[in-house]
Amino acid sequence: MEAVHNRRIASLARHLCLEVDTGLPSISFSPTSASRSSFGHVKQAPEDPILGVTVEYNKDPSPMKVNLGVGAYRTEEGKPLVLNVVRKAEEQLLADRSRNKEYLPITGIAQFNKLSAELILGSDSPAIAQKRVVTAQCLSGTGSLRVGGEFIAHHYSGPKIIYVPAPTWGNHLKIFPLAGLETRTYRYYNPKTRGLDYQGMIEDLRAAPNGAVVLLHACAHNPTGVDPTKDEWEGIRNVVRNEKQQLPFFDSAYQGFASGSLDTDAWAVRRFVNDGGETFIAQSYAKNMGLYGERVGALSIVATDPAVAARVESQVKLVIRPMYSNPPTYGAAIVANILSNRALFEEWKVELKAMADRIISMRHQLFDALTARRTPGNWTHILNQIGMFTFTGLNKQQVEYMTRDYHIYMTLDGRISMAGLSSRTVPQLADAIHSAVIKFSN
Ligand code: PLA
Repeated sequence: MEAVHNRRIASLARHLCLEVDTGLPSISFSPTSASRSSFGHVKQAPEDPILGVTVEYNKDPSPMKVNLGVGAYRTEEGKPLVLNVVRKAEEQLLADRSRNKEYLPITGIAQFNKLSAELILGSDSPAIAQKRVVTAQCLSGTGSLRVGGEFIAHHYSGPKIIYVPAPTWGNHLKIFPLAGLETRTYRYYNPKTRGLDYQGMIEDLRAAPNGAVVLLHACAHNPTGVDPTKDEWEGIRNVVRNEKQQLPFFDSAYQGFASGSLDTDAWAVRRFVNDGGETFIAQSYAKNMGLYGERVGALSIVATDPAVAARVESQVKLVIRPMYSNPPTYGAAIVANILSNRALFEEWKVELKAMADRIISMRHQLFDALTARRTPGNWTHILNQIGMFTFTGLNKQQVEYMTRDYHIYMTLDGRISMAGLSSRTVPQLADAIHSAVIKFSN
């Protein structure tokens, strides 16, 4: 009896990797036992270049540390922000005892989908009126891109190649190959002018195959903060639509964050959709509603006619069902609540504008602080770039130095999240940049 008991404890201890003296012969877990594992060959993967910055930041005990890595909005006090309007929507949801926890349909909350399509395309969008738009609630921007990518990989009659800007949000380069699309880049950013390489972009799109898929950042390009002008957008549209019959896939992760206006930031998407052509759009509510961890987003596919749209929707469901079955309810219910209630919608716009304005004010404060320090170099791009990020032009060595000596955490490509800065931390960042630029000239 006791022997059985001891054997059980020994087995449990082995399971938990504990050392317990049970009087039974012990089994040691020397490193050689790892080689017997079917996964012993698995290599340690590097941390994600963006989310890994937060991992490093969390390990730093310094009270002066500042996280300017991931694009997450912070208040002047450096705290994450839950919008008031989100709190109100949550209170309404909580008070509604008729709500339950049933599964959603595969494509999510119908009202959320309708309102999301209207938000990005405009409530007067002809494509919506003509029932040519299919929208599926997905897991934030990332999930929408992935579902859209897989749908294209399965069903697109054109080349299964997607062109993304160089540089782009790093995850694009991982999402699309896994979705089954060959992923290539087009020129986008010119480090010399710190602006758009418009000629290079047009040349590369022209040289790309007819019908290729083209990923475009709807606004507030990440990481560069450089957007095409309206004229440049028209030039791009002309190549994509008229010259090359390519398929535009918009990534809209920052609607309202760039200019403070939802409509202004949707301008390029609407130009492309209103010309009647097919368009894919991935929307995220992570930043503009501060719903990062709720994972709320939508994939909209604009087809050329309602019959195609209906069949497309049926196949989108077949992409989603084996992937995660159906999306979570809570975040999308918050969004639907805000978008469907006039008062809440107006309140959201005010709060969104306040976030965008605070980011813009950080640009001015940082620029002024560098000017006051007479930091070598031209820093006007801090003022000119758009959205959450400044692509500083600082190199890896300079970034590593700033992290080591000033506890400033940012991605190694020199991108800083302006939304993570505050009036309190601007001087620290300016000192760090000043010192880094003098110590390690580019
Ligand atoms: N598309 C772009 C262009 C993004 O910048 C991000 C987020 C997403 C999609 C996806 O966001 P979501 O899935 O959370 O909706 N980029 C962040 C975070 C803010 C990240 O890397 O995940 C960034 O720091 O670049």
